Amino acid sequence: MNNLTTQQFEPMISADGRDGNARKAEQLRQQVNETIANTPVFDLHTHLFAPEFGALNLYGIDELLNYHYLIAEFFRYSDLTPEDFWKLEKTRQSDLIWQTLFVENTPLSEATRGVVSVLNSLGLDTRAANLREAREFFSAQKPADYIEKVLKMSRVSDIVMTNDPLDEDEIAVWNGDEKIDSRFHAALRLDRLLNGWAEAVPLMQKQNYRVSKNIDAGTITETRRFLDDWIAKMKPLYLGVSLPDDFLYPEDSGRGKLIKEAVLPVCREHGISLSLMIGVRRRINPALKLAGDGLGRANVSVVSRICQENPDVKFLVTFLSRENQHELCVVARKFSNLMPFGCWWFLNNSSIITEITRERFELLGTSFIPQHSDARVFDQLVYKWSHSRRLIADALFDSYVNLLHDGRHVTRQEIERDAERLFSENFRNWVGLK
Ligand code: HDL
Ligand code: ZN
Repeated sequence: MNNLTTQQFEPMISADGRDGNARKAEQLRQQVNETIANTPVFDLHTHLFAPEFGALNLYGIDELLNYHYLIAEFFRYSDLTPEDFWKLEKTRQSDLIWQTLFVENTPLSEATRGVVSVLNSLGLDTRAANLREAREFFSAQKPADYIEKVLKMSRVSDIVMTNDPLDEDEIAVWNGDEKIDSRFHAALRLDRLLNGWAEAVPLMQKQNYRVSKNIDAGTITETRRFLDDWIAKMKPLYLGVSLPDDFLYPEDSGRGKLIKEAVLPVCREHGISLSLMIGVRRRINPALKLAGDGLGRANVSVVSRICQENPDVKFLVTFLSRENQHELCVVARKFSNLMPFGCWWFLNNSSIITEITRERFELLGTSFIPQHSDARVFDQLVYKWSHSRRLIADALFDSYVNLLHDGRHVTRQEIERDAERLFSENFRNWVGLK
């Protein structure tokens, strides 16, 4: 017999025929459910906007149904061509999506169940034959009050936006004098700079930055000035970029030069984190527009190299391929300037969130950020967080039960501490927020 004590192998059944730990486990399950359900979340990556951004702020049934996830799913059932679909009014599009995905077919996907979950949470008919009732409900909502209602229902305390310094509508708000609601934080998004330099140059020149398509020393200097100025204006919690599955670091490309000579030095100087979202294959079906993106398995060693070469820069990293997740956990064990986060986009499904969260607990303890919503429509916060909270609670509970069987229970205070870390403190500490 090896040196494990027999106690660890004793059948866990006590005199009253019930597992002594079973009673503890029942109490534990209730404590975990309550704590996870009630812990406020700092949503570190969304496409939502503060109320001051006006029309950029989306909510309501027609926006919910026109979510690009649902548009992609709609075309799997409909023989309408994308070209004809795009010609329709938004309300006609949502009527068709509702009829096809929710009436003629059973809403089993994460994105369709999400709409069902929102309607149910708002007391609306989830089996409605049409959108009349829902439209009446949403048109009766006062935007400011509705935002408060959704934030309360979803227990979201803070939202990080995705802010594009080259977008005309956004620039107008940032240059205006309206104070942005302090619960909404900026993230300076670099996709158009790093993944579309030729198109970005004239837009930066329009803002009086003397950059050229040829990325020479002068252009690097001006790009750093551009980033400095936008950091001063937006006060972003991090700089972010999504990158294709074939992204390399170092990379002999314009993007590689800009990252190495402009972005990383700016992160270092400002002590600001860089968020890398790796694995997206943009427009694999351009006809679907925003719904036409796909994914590819990336090379996780790029993250090892960028973390190793820049120990004084902090990286928030997520990958889009399920196959990259375990490697990301292992690399995170090697570099304390790497914070894995979220179950991004095509990974934001029950089966995959379950797998990723459990392997993160096993390899990283509570030193990771389990989820972000990626919400584009305000009401999505209700379902994206209720779905993820349930799954994170299951994974955390099972981790605690394993610990119990190994001989250590957890207190309610420890459960609350762990939940606080996972849902907000790990991120706040990472970006230097108190
Ligand atoms: O690049 C990103 O931030 C992605 O999240 C895309 O915006 C994507 O379209 C999306 O909304 N995923 O959830
Ligand atoms: Zn996103």
